[in-house]
Amino acid sequence: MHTQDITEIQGLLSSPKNIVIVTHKNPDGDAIGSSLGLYHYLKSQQHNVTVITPNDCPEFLKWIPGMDTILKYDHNSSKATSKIEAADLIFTLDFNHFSRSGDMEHILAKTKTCFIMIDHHQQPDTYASYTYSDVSMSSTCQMIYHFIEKLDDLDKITPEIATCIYVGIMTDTGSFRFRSTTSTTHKVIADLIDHGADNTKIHEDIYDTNTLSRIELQGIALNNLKVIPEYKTAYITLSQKELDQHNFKKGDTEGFVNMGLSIQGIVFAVIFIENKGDKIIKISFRSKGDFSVNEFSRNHFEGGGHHNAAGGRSNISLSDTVEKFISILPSYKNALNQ
Ligand SMILES: [Mn+2]
Repeated sequence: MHTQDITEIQGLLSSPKNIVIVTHKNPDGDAIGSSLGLYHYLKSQQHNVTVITPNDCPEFLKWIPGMDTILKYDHNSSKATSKIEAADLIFTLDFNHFSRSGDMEHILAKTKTCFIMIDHHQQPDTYASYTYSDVSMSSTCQMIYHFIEKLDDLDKITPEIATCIYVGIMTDTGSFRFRSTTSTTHKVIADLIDHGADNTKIHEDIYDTNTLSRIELQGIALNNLKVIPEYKTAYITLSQKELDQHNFKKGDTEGFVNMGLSIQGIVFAVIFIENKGDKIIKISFRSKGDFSVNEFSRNHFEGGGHHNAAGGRSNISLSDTVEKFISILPSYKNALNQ
């Protein structure tokens, strides 16, 4: 983001505004953390701020400060729509294409107001008046910190803001271990702790929240895990029936794909999850090193995301999807064996 952009944004924020913050469908820790972190910051600057999510987030995020103020579009679309129509400024966080906002896509696309995009995914769209896009960033939450830094307001970070931002950096970096974690990320984290983020408590509140049924579902997932050594690939399937038998709730399969990636010698891990309600197979891709799951998903499974972590989908059956996946692997044999 250029100095000129920052100066203009400072001008926009110099008097109280109606501000809407929107994030992507099925919001994760980074989406919620960045939205609520920015929410608390802008509130403290006397703005009228509303966070709108397309739908609900997983249970393990429900304790994050400010959660009770979030407006869910799928629960209250008329109120959300009027907030959007009355907005002087709309921040779009942790996504870069309106299609990622689910049913909100059309209302956002026809809204003629000032958009500010803050995001770290590949190939940003051009809808925003101000675009802060950086694919090298660990998380949108880290970018919110740098955004506040650019506005010269780091001294205004409260324990609430620090907590929200910490959550998204932690969850998007796999607890500070993915390649996108830099020394700067750690300096930001250090400063957030100095501003009141309780790192031990945040870790416990996010990760130590298993239910017995989730652990049982994890057992099913492990039981279904298949390894294809010649392609250094591991994949997991979960059918709707298996999910139903274990009292599946949104977020329960979070992180399961990483079990495949934790196997020695595996560089490519995938989980296929059947969703009968949406009539799709939801897919998560993870990789280690140079193999780009962003490209793989874009080319074959209507998705994308980051170099080492991407999402995708398929409209054919679970078994046909797996069959298609396996049939594609030979053309990546070299890339997977580098
Ligand atoms: Mn993110």
